[in-house]
Amino acid sequence: MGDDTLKTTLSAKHYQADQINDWCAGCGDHGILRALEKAMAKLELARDQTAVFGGIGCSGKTPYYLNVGGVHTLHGRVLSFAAGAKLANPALNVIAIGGDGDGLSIGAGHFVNSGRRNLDLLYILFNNGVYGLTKGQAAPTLRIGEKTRSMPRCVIQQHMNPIALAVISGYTWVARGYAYDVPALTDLVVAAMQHRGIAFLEVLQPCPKYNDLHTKDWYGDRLYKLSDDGYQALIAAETDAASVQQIYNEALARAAQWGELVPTGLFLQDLSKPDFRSQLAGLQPGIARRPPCQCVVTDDSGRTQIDLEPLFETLRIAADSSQT
Ligand SMILES: Cc1ncc(C[n+]2csc(CCOP(=O)(O)OP(=O)(O)O)c2C)c(N)n1
Ligand code: SF4
Ligand SMILES: [Mg+2]
Repeated sequence: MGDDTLKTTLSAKHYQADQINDWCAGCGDHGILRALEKAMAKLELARDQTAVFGGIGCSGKTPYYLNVGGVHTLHGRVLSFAAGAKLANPALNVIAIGGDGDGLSIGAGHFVNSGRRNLDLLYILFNNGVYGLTKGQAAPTLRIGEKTRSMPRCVIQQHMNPIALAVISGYTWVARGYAYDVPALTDLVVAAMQHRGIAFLEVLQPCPKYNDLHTKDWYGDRLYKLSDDGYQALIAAETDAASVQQIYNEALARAAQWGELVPTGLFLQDLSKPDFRSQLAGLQPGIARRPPCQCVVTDDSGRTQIDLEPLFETLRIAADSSQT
């Protein structure tokens, strides 16, 4: 991501972890994992400079299966972990991964606010319509009236549209891939990692175990590529306001397509917005020169190396003044 990426020469296999994979046979997650490995190899990402953070759920297990740094985090909090890592170490290649249940229910606030921040990382949302790990309850992406084999009754709430939400929340790169189309998904991951700013990639991920509605057959002829349709997703840095608005309107119109036609590919890339680190560097130039990960805070025995006296002194004054 950005210019910081440290490079090495490895094949996709080198990014596979030596772990037993317990995803169901035929699950779309396998395709996403393959695409991630291939994309990492294409980008020549250094494994010790790459970190994958997972939410909870079947999708949240992804970090275990990749031979890079990673953390299996908390329900709905994956973007907070990922943002913290990127802020502490801007040279790190950061990917956050989560399910549609994780990211659009308890994690919805983080989803929206991560877009407005525009920090340089990639968020991949596995959309299978259900809470796979907990046996198939409806996720927020399932539509009103829909009922999978794992549900006793149909959904009685409106669904959420991840692409539309990402577009209006300020994500500056927004795309959709399909788990069984590994080559196209690999290209999308590569492009997302090359984008400077926050990238959102929704992946349509069949869950053969619990979702008998959105199957390989259902997606069959419905999926089409935006790039094959003459669609223009790019907003260059100096684009005038009217043209910017037109592209956002078109992105939202395409995001609303779901039925006989389901678009995949890049909906939006907006290069007209500043990314968070350049904004932050404007306020605190020292952060750009010396990010937190380069600051020595303890000695070898773990004792702090930071002189806390000035901080205590400030607090003493504040405490004294609050009493007057
Ligand atoms: C605080 C908290 N509440 C509830 C759970 C239980 N839980 C585990 S997985 C899951 C849903 C996962 O669904 P989704 O994010 O769509 O992931 P998928 O399994 O479909 O990949 C829930 C609610 C949890 N792990 N933590
Ligand atoms: S329950 Fe569904 S999402 Fe989870 S591993 Fe099985 S097929 Fe995949
Ligand atoms: Mg899910």
